Amino acid sequence: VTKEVETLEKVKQQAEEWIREAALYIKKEMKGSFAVNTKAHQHDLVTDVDKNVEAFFLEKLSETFPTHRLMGEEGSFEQIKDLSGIVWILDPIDGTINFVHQESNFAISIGIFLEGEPIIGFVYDVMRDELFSSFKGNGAYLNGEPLPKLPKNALNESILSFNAGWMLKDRRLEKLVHSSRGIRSYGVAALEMAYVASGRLDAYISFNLAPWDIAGGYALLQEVGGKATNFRGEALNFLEKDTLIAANPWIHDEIINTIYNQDNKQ
Ligand code: 2AM
Ligand code: CA
Ligand code: CA
Ligand code: CA
Repeated sequence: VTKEVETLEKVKQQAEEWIREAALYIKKEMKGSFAVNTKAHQHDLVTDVDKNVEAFFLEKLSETFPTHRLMGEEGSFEQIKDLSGIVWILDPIDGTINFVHQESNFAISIGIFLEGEPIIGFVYDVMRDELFSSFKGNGAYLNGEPLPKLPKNALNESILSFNAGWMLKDRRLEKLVHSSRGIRSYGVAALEMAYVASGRLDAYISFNLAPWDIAGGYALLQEVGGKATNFRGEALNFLEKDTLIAANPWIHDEIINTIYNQDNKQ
């Protein structure tokens, strides 16, 4: 086991190096012109940069850790039907709309899983140079500084994050607007989970996220005592899309009750 941990420490160092290399590439490409395409609908963008960053990780993994598998948003996920062994769950650019329109507020997200358990987490805010990282049992960090365990909190003193579109879809979210201190929306799931892990947000809520949106952030949250489940309060499975409530553990259940329990406080 000690040997395995040592090896995984090396995997973490290597992942960080590649993330920084990919970030330099992204920043360089951002200044030039790159192809932008829509995927399923106008809210869903992909660029050549997303695809090239995923190809970069695929190549690096096959050279350096040929037994590791990659589950990335831009195609490599199709090979992955289970989480046996070591699987890197990658979102090459999370927040592509922000990348294209704002040239900021996007992240590279990686969760490295061993036999289905998150061991290593990375969420890198490329433009702010903020690297959130974690190693199982060894805590979470922001640019090398340890992140404290999440403190006791109450919903009426909490800042929550979700997209406007979700409120149109389910007006029960309106209750959260009334019962919280404020609502924010960044459009970059991995970073919003990292913000929950670092206390900048108290909860992040979404109706439809894939494993690559949440794997890195989930690993971070585990290390600071955060709680992340689907809307039914069930564990996340990292093989399918699902709803998400990623929150300070003191308000997580209250959020579910506020949304779904009609008799609960209005
Ligand atoms: P993406 O930028 O990698 O696509 C936007 O609110 C957040 O939700 C982003 O993290 C975005 O990830 C994610 N997301 C997941 N599925 C999406 C979809 N079908 N369309 C737009 N954003 C999606
Ligand atoms: Ca996408
Ligand atoms: Ca994403
Ligand atoms: Ca993406």
